[in-house]
Amino acid sequence: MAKIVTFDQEGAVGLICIDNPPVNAISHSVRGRLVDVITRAGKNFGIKVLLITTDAELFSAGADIAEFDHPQGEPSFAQVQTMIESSPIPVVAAIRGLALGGGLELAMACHYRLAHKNAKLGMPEITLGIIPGAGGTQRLPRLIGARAALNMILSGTPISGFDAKANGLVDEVAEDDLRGAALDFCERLVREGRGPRRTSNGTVVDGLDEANITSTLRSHARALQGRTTQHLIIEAIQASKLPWSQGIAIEAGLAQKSLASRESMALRHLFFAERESARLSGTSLNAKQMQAPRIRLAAVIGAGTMGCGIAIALADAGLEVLLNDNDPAALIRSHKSINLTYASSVRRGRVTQTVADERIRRIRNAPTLEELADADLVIEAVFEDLELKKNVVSKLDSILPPQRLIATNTSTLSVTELALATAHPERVLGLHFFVPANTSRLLEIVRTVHTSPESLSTTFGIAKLLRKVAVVSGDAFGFIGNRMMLDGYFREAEQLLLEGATPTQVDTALENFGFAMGPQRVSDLGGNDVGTKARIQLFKRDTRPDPYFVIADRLTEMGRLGQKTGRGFYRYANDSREATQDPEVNSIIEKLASERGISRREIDEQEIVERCILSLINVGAMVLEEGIAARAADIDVVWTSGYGFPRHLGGPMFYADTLGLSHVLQRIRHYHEKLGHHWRPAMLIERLASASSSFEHRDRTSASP
Ligand code: 3H9
Repeated sequence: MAKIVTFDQEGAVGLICIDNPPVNAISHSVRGRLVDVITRAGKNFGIKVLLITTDAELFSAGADIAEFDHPQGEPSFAQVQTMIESSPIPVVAAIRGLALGGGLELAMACHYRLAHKNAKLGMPEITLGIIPGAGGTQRLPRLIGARAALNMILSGTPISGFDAKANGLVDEVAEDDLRGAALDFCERLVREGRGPRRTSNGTVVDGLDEANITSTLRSHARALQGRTTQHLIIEAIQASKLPWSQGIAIEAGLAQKSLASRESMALRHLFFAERESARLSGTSLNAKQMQAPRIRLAAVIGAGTMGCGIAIALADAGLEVLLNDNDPAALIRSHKSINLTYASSVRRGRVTQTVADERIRRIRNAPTLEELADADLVIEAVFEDLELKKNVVSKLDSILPPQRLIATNTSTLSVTELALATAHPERVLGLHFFVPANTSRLLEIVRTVHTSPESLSTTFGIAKLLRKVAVVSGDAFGFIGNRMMLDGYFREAEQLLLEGATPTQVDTALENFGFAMGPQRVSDLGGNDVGTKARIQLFKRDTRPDPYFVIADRLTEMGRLGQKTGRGFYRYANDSREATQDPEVNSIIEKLASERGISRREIDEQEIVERCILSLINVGAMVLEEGIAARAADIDVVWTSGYGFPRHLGGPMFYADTLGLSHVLQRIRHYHEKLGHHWRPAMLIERLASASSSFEHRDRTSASP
């Protein structure tokens, strides 16, 4: 049982260790204990200096985010910091691992700071839609300058111990033994008679003007699209020029404002949703508590684009990888493409050449399936053909010992049918990677009724190893993400085109809503033929009434496959990615509409957004009521991490809650009356709306399926 904060004396040094697993969050109880031990140390005249550190892997991940919905309670963060800063004897922070947000703010309230060379110091509050409200916007500019502080806070990315030393955030860097170096440092302070050095007494050496605000905002524009927190951060940092008491008061007001914003609620919802999705509903197992799987050797079957991407993802996670394909030419091509991917990572500074070479070496060819017998996990990524895949998994089943995992990367076929082609269906599941498999965040884990909890649990461990956000989906048409995309969002976008909107209008409307790319641009990028082929496979599971992607399918028939052929929903000049409108496409759409007796009209942006988003929400509710997704929050994770739904709106189901489900239902009924069957309201929405409830409440109160 952790003691939260411990106290020891080493000579003249009072040693305060934070010990609040799993991440040393500065919770209410930690703050209380800090006040206790600092008070006690103050009464011990043998103690000449205080050292705040930890024996854990990380100094602190910041304030306890789970406490943000309640009043802070005493002692507040500010009270603890004031106590530290006004201490008559010097207080030193020694940082190992991470010092994030409130963790770094605590360290900045100390008089001196040391960091291990591998430590990471950062202000990730912006990713939660809040400002660093425990003095961060006031102390950081005093230590490193207002411009550097703005950049560090807007980026949310931590800096290394060395960089922190270079910019003045820490006083010393420890090469290896942090505690030893920190004790030496403390003794030196005492010997040299150096007393407290209060950051709040310092001044900010530079200032923010319009030009550097604009250029810093521009350099983070992509991450900040549609966001508002940055403006509060700028206002707070500008206040750091004022006397301390005024600046800190302004910060406190802005911090409250940010905490109460919808943006912050949405981002905090996603923070917990992404972690919660890794809990195994319906089993007694909790993936986080399971041992990391002992996986050393993984294998991928199928050396196409997806297979190569998965092989790279596995190699990046430190595994040995065997790549199999029955076509020797495909294996040769695959290594060229793997080399190219790593060359680009080196060019972009993501990895060094040495690391890239080492990872490339770890991906080895295995021309026959028998050579995969030692693999701990095999992922098949062969062509989307049921018989071919059945054949592959059943062969694998006879080659691999029974406890080894067999995963299929299918996005369209029945994982259950594949599992039943083996004698051990409990070890078969779907791993639905997204393109590009090595960098995309999302991984849908498709469980069947036969999948064992142990297989699921191991798979979560693998997802963590791959640094992917994993969500469990039931085995059904399109799983969670594609079902909602096809039956909801994209389908409605096509319907709007048939009714008179242009591709540019639809895309622009949804980009203004916050998607990085509108649906037609996405189709052109991925290839219209890819969607057509996927729907042909999916229709073998279940069909859909016309009109259902009639435009995309017609474009495919005409060879208008998208960017790769220079024509799709748009035209693209030689090798350019820039989409220009194409009058020919309008004629194609008009013809398809008239064949179906659909009359065309002007459609405004508000209707485009409302219909696309409400249809997404409606199908999401069906996915929930059918048990394909366990929680609304899982759907939010899928859509924000895999399909570009704006994170600051929290995902489609959270967004529905913020609109109010009665309103959502009323608008869905309106479109149902006007547009017919595909707008049938989900029963779950009817039920929740009539009980004045929400998806969030359902998640909190319903038993796991
Ligand atoms: C802040 O400091 C505000 C101040 O400026 C102002 C205050 C007045 N609090 O991610 P993991 C939990 S805002 C509470 O799976 P990893 C997490 O939920 C904060 N809980 O592990 C999970 O619980 P469970 C600024 C937290 O190794 C468990 O710890 N700081 C917190 O992949 C393990 O987490 C941040 O934004 C927290 N602060 O990654 C940092 N952090 O097992 C947020 C984590 O029950 N945290 N938990 O699901 C992170 O980025 C990652 O958790 C970290 C570890 C990199 C630390």
